[in-house]
Amino acid sequence: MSRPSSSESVYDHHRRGQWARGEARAHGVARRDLMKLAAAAGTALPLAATASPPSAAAAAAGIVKPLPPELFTLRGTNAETRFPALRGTGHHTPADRFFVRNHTTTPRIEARDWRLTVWGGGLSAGPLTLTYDHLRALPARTLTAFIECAGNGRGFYTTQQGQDVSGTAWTLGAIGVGRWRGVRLADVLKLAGITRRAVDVMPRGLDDEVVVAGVDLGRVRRPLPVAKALDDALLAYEMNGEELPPDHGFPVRLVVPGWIGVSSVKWLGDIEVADVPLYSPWNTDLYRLFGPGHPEGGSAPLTRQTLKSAFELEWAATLPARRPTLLTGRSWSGAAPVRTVEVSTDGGARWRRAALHDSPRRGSWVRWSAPWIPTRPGPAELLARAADATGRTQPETAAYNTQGYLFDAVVRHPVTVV
Ligand SMILES: Nc1nc2c(c(=O)[nH]1)N[C@H]1C(S)=C(S)[C@@H](COP(=O)(O)O)O[C@H]1N2
Ligand SMILES: [Mo]
Repeated sequence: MSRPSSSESVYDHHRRGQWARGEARAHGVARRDLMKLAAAAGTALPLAATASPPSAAAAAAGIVKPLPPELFTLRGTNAETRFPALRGTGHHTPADRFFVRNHTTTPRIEARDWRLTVWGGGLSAGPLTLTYDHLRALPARTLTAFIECAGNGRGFYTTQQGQDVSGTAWTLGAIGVGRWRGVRLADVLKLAGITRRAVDVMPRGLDDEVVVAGVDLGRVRRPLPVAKALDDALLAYEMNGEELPPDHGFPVRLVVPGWIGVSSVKWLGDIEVADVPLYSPWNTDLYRLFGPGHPEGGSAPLTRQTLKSAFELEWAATLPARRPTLLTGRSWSGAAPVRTVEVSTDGGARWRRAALHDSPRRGSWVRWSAPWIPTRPGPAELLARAADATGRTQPETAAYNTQGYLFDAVVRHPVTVV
């Protein structure tokens, strides 16, 4: 089959042109409404709530699983994994501590009532409807991949770089690595009769419509270029060997390895396969880079995740002087396997290699450790920085954008030695 382009940048450039010429459909929301909305909000839609006050810490609205404070920090409708809670856990994030990012609330869906409809002008025939049993009867694949919010680390634009950004002020815990089992999206698209005219597929969730500033944006949905859809995207019905938990998309979610979390649509209900480029608020006003240094209408829609590192250590932890401490953490990149991780215990003056405890692979993280015997009592700053196999490293400062996406700078983690 010939594909529009396997190169994302060429593809996005082409699609931006069509968007600008008004050839694309904004899918449910009139483009002028989106533009008005963006203007009213200064292109920074207040889509995400900020952290809940401590008094509201009992439950995040709309999440089903328990959210004990030692495992999660609650942020509005979302729950952030606390990195110290990953220490001693394996490569995969246990379901009880996997972060949750909900635009609204977790819907309760029965597998026996669930249907997936694949439809649109990019198919050779009418819609294909699959039941849960149909899907489970198709050949299964298993893969390990992280789901990471595009806004992971956003809080550091403000706390470390002194910049104002809109959106949930995550620290580094809006990521989890799952072992996903399901059916290749490519197999289902072929079953549905995808043709060479197909350009974009648009998976859509069954959770409630998202209303921002009085405008109904419709259900969560984000176009995925056909090239990626046919490459490694998975329709997952299991996470870590169990059926998907309700908060993570039961009965079926999409997993798009290496790409920003919003691509991995949960509670999947239908997939449009279109022969024209598709748009939704999630690839026009949201999930692009806006601000100085970026094009007027924003960058191309965001795809791959950046490079990050985190210590599995309390923020502002207290560590004993002259006693061996084992510093542990994780590093990950959306582009390529992590190659090296370096740690500094003196605010960035000297660096040494951390030992890696996973064989690095694309789309996942590596666990690492570095022994340290703090000598001088007082405050210190711990830093960890990774390099991936493309040669990419973590900068000192992340490039500003109004919505605080794709933070990749080295985080300065404060501790006190006593
Ligand atoms: N249907 C639906 N899919 C969704 C979302 C949502 O709110 N609704 N949130 C997206 C975002 S922004 C992220 S980061 C990931 C989070 O996945 P998780 O909650 O399983 O960690 O799901 C994505 N898929
Ligand atoms: Mo996200």
